Amino acid sequence: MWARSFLGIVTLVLVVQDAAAFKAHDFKTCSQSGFCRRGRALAQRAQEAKSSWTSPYSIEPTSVVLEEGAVVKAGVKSSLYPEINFGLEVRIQEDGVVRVRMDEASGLHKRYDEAASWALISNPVTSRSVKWTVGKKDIRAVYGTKKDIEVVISYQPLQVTLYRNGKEQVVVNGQGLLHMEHFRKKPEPPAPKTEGSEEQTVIEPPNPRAWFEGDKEDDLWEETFGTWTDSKPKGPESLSVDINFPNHGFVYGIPQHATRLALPSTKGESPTFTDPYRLYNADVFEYLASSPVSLYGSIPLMHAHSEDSTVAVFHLVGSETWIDVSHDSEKSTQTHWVSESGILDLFILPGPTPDEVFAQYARLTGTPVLPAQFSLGYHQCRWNYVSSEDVRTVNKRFDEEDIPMDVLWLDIEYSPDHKYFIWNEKTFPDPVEMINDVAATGRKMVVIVDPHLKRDSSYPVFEKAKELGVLVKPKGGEGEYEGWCWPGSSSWVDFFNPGAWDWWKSLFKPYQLEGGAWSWTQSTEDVHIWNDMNEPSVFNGPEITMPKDNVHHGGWEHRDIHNINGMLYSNLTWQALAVRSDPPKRPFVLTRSFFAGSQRFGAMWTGDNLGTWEHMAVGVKMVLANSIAGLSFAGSDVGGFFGNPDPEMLVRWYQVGAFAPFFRAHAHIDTKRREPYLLASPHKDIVYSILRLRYAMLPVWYTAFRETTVTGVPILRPQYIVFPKDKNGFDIDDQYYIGSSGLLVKPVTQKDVTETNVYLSDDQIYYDYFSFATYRGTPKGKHITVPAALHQIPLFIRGGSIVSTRERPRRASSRMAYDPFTLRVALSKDDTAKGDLYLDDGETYTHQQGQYVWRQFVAEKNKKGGKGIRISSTDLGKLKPTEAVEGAPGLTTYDPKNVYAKTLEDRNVRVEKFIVLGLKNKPKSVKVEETGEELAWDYIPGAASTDKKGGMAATLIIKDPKVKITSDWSVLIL
Ligand code: NBV
Repeated sequence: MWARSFLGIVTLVLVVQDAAAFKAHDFKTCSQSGFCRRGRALAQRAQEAKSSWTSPYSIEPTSVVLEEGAVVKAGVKSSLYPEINFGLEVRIQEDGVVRVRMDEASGLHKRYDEAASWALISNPVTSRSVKWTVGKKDIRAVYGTKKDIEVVISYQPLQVTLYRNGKEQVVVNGQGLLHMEHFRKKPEPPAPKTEGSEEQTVIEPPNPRAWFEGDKEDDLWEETFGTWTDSKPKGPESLSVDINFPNHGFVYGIPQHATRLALPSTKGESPTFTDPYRLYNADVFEYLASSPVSLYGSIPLMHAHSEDSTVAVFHLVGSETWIDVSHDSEKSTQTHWVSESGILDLFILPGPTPDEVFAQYARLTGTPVLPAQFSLGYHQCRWNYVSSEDVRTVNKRFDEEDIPMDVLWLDIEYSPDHKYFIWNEKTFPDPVEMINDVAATGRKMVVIVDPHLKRDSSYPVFEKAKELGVLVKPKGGEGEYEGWCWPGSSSWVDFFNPGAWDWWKSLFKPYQLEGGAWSWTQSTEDVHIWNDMNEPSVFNGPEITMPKDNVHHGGWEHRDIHNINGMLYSNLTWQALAVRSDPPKRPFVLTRSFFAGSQRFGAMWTGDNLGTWEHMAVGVKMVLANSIAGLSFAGSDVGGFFGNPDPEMLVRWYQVGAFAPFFRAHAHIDTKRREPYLLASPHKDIVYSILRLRYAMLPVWYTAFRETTVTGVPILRPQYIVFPKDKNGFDIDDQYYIGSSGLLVKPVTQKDVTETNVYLSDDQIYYDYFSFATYRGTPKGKHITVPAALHQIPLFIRGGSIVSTRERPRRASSRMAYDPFTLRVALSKDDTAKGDLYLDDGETYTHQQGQYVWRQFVAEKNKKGGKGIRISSTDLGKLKPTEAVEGAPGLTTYDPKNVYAKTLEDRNVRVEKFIVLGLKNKPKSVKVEETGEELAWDYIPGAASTDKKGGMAATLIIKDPKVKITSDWSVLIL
């Protein structure tokens, strides 16, 4: 019945939905986009001219001023248009990041310069200690603790270069492709031919020196794609810039694309892709598993990496952008960025390690938010659970089968005619009771709220938005833009308009507002929100989105802010949930569209993937790419959104999902139901054990999240982040480490696999998490073959790590708050190990006032008695959290007597088991040092020594040591 009523909605929707595959003709290629074509033509011209090509842009030496001794300001001219003036501004921030800004001075119009106000957490502080030296040909500054960094701004041609130890790291305009199309007057149309008049006047020919800007064919003043014409009221204003990394052979980032983590080339000799990577948030139906096509969200951040250093560039522009990547040798990378509008606002992040790049980026755009504990559990979703009874049944089935789950989701069919916030009275007659029933089992619900508002006078949300005048306007700026989406004729709230903010926040209050204003009273604080379709997706719009000449607050065109739009929606939804409860609780918001800074507003997922092995595999790479661009809280639809995965594929997909920060199963409305309890054995049992494993590992995930909220270092860490000097790992993107836990996982994403290959970078022991088999890396790295049958997940603990888990099966994470811990102590080759564990109430913000428990566990040779191993627990909260980047929320204060810690102590939350791996000898006794109490233990000798060949680790299991998680203690293995 649901499928049928859905099918009846609109024919147009069917047109969008019924295709069997990616519809290439819905989306532009570079050659179909005027400014991209012009940008590439410029690059082509430079390439053909080879060494005779120089950039037409130069600094006028007499114009250079040093404002307050810190900000370089200079006038820039282009020989193509000598009458046009540009202004350049370069500053070095306190952490060494270089910011380069360029704008047209007193142009005919203003260029959009507000991207920074949405993406950055604050205005970065300019360093006052860096000294600039103004010369005749350039201006330069040397800085850094070792004075190893130098920035040189050359005048003719204009070029900005960052050096470290005399080696070029980042070169801006080294290829001379900088070009800012200035605003110009639209040529008058030829006078109509009157009888007897001479031949009509010809439109001014294009500037021959700037032929690549094109003539009228090149879409300067109007651009047609399919049946849509973009009126381009301000004409051309694109921005091209090349950024070279002469000493870095690998580049990563600029999500979101379905491709490898190390970005394949798009130009040069036999490029992998022939189109540039595009950043233009788009709802791409059945996207390809390998393509530079832009998907859903955009983050213009690129890492460049070599054995020597990691650097990054963050090109802060919110308009459509295309990026070419090429390599003129294995060791260098050239990139060319072409954006449709906006100023040049470029940040050069000097690194030189991946961790420093992450901190530098986090200081700009913020760190990921510490999520509510429940959101790290398993999420059960589908389009759609069709009634409150359906919801109750699914919830019950999980309990009957004794499998954990934290969140049940509702997709768009809960609302009549897709009027979000309103419940379909027939199918969801008792929403609050339903939510409370789910909450009674310790679980939450997530409900979708899409950004399109049905244009219906009986829909209070639309009516109020209209009355407030906060809807996006059509070209010309009058009235309301009307487009087509799920509800039929729709309009969109303009979240760039501050007038919309308080009203939007009020909508989510689950109680009647004073003055009778409408709010979602049919909801509770146990409901969290899913923001979909926020690219925005518009079924009858160009490239399934809004026309670029639509008008937003401040008169800006949609083209200027398109890529930022989705972030603003989840930002406001996040704020709405944050203010709905007192004392405040941490919201959960899932977004499909995103921009730089979206990490501050919750989780993202990779959109509508297909139930294929290729999509499963590329999903892992996409999550890694999103993670390095700040969005750690990421995952892909488990099972694949489209299609019906067979049981083998579903099992593998659960393995992938359980090792992603965001773990949600989801499915299209046309697919067969595939909740885990519908599987038959053995697949069902395997999936159950995966779910339980995820729950056992929640302390690992939560601790990893805490770390990223203060450091910005992502949760999922590919090889180049953990071993930045090991070049053999730079191209590996199918295995990764989880936070600082020492866990290394390689999810299997292929059919019929019984074993797989894992790369170990270092000369260390790696323990199979399940069997305790050992493998040994070498200083030069080593590929090992490991068992990977369907029930096996290649998961390893790196020697030197202590991993905390909670192994009592529970129905939801909320039921684990006082459960005891198991500590896996994986000894390094030198008999040491270390690990930390972070806990708080998982719900409120009291951790920001010091209400948390943060322990460090250390295993080392027993110094005191000379013999044996000593495992100890100390309070990390007492230490100053020096690792935190400024502006990071969280651990600024610590209260050692905090109420949270006291509760855990009173409830005797303890370690119930130690599993010590890799002991060299059988112990004689095991005791608690402080009390002298002897502990019970079992010892299974290793099957072979943990030598170069590996073998089976000696395993010591210490039973019920009765040490509290909140106390300092030491356990001696003698
Ligand atoms: O709301 C329906 C779906 C949703 O299930 C999916 O996760 C989103 O990515 N939504 C897209 C709209 C249309 C999908 C064809």
